[in-house]
Amino acid sequence: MPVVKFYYFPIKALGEGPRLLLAYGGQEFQDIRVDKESWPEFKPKTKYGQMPILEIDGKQYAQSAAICRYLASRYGLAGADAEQNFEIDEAVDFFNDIRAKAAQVHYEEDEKVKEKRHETYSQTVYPDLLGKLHDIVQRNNGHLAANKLTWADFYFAGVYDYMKVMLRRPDLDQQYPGFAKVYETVYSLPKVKAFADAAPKTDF
Ligand SMILES: N[C@@H](CCC(=O)N[C@@H](CS)C(=O)NCC(=O)O)C(=O)O
Repeated sequence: MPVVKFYYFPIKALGEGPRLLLAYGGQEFQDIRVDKESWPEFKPKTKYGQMPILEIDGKQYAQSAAICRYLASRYGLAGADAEQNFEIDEAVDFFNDIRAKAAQVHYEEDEKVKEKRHETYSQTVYPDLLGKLHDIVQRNNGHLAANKLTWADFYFAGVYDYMKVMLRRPDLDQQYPGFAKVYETVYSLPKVKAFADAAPKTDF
């Protein structure tokens, strides 16, 4: 039996998709939640100075999307062909574009710039991008791609709560019910639910 360890901060965000995929695959793993105090010591030992990190028998796998893609190929959650795999990658990349925009606001240190940017993006950037992403979900019957459950849904579900915080939109589900559907679909899968029920509770 391989020894599988997964390292991330004690939040969902970029670490949750891989955790949920490991749970879905029935893979036993050590869910190591590295706190802020321990991170400086661990950081230089990671491949790129960042988490998440998946470690299998001592080999490190980095980059959240690449980890999800890798696990999906093991657990039957990749696309059926090159077209579907492209669709999955495209949707995840687009979702990450939205995440990057929201991060430009959330991590801005100058308060004045931050508030102005939030206002501007809320009026001119987010509605268009979120609307396009929601259309994708509607077209794919409640999934991010390929009209079926894929790792893109896990990636999205894992980051969704953090996205709401960065967008300052706790009400996102009401305006975009398709997003809530993706989230619920993933978290209702029996093995995922069992994992999430037992996992430490975090807001995002
Ligand atoms: N492209 C990377 C980004 C990873 C990333 O930004 N990790 C952040 C946490 S979400 C991190 O490790 N921050 C701590 C640091 O850079 O020291 C991925 O998708 O895994």
